[in-house]
Amino acid sequence: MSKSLPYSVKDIHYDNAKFRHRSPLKVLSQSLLTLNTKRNYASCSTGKFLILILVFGLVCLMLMSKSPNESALNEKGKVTFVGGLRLGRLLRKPPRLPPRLSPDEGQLRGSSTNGSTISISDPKWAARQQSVKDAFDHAWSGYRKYAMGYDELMPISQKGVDGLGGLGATVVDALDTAMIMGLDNVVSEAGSWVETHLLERISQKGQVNLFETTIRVLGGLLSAYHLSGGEQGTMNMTHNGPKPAIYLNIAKDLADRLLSAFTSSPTPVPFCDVILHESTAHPAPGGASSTAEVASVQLEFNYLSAISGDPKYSTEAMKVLAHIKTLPKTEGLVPIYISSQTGEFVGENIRLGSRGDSYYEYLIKVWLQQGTKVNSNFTYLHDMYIEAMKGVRHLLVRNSIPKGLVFVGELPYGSKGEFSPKMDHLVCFLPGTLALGATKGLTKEQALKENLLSFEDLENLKLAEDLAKTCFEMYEVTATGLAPEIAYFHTAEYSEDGLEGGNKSSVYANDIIIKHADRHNLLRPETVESLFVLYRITKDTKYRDQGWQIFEAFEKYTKVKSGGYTSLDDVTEVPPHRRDKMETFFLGETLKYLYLLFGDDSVIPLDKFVFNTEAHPLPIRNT
Ligand code: DMJ
Repeated sequence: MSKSLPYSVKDIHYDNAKFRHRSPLKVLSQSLLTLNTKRNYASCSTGKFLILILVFGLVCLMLMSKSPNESALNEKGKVTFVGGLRLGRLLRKPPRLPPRLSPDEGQLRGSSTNGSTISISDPKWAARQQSVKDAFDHAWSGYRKYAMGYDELMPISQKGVDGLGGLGATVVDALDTAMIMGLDNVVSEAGSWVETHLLERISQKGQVNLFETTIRVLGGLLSAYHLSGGEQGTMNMTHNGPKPAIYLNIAKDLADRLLSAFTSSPTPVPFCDVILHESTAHPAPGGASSTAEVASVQLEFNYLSAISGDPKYSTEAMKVLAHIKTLPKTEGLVPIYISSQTGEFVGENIRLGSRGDSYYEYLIKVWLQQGTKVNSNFTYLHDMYIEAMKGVRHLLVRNSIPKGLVFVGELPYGSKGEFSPKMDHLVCFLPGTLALGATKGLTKEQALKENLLSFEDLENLKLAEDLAKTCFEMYEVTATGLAPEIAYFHTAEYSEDGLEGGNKSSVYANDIIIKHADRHNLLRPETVESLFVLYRITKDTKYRDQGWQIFEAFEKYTKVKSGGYTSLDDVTEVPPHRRDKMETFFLGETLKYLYLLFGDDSVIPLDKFVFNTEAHPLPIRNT
């Protein structure tokens, strides 16, 4: 094995010249160029530029002559008349949000307002969506038979296990998926378990992790609140189960206890563990929290403040992001540990995989969550996101050899240390987040038509599509058709023989290296999550086809006859050795994203909802 070399500019196949500061004229010419989806930046010769100036003049004349009756949001979120001001809009820098309707308006009209027409379900995809629903039913039936009320099912031993503090995490994680799928019997069972047992559990249980409990349990309750008709029926997906107020009351009780993680800490960085029955909190042994963990609770706490009318949840949670804004970073990238004692980052390890991932996801999603309320108080999140994604493209993105897969590696010793061509499956959330951040939930076609995409957005969208391909190939390269937990990529500086995925017919068999310790699969959602978002945004049916292929592999190798699905030990051999665990996110995320991928765009439209990092949809504010 040859050792990897320190980062070298030559290795970056992304053109760094594109990231330099642009003059206003360049901004203008690029804005106009985006009208053509098949742009070629390199071909912007002087002649073409003059033609562009001419075209621009004509466009201005046309725009000025339009009636000033339309309104639009300016940068500060105020409504201004457009028409004569459209010139300003063309020159304006991001962030720009498309006008939004409330979630129910989109539903009532029966079509998505994201620019695409409803994809009238064709029978093939309707049947495939039904297969996902059946899979969810099978997963739930195993859980309810052998593990009802436990956090997770061990499907082979046919028993339950409490790996997340004992709040019945699978019940709450699965609940909104059942609502979206219209599985009324599951909504009833899960809902009545929540109503009968959860409050008591919360008041009696001991240590839980702030992040895991927030994203799975609090997030699940909040989404159930909304989908069951909370907020006066903005969306009522079910008549089964408890009334929305029940979910809200339990969510408040839980969040009041979790708040101790923020209020006990000497800095704005919360402690990572909470003792529920005492409402006390303490730091992790060693004092460092994961950056992703402390920066991925804000969607949930913000929404709770909005619906409860009590600002305290949002105030505490947002202090973390406001504080991180002030800390030194490496081109927007942050170390994966942060100390609640000092408020500073710990170490230099930079990655978008475990402990780093959802920090980047929440920067853009918390900004999007504000909807038409977006104002200068939150613009900093968008700026941090854009800077971080530039940093990703500059410092972390490389191409594998021999076939040139685009991947996101790691900097375990910071930007001055060696680059590692290691990519966790967890990084596969990134294509979806990049695409969402670029179009803000609109289709690519619509965003281009309305000239809403900045240069950064276009770069991010391109990277999203390239990375989604790599994530899919991480499945395709193995004997089972399921991805390993971690992959390494063959580069000029790094190679290792004899560690292929087991599918000799894969074009990328020599690009992807899978080490023995990384060959397991935990039924994770990130790739299908990105396929879902990219399908909604690009409308390219290849993403559906890929999702179906992955679903079939889950069916073939992870389904347990007596009920439930199981994690695997080794995806590179057939038949794979099975682990004995069904993670809660298989019901909360993986099957939900697959179901939505094969279904109608108007269900949970991306310009009206943000999914928390556990796939619980929360509405974007519109007032
Ligand atoms: C989920 O709990 C969340 O998506 C989290 O952000 C990362 N890991 C798991 C799923 O893989």
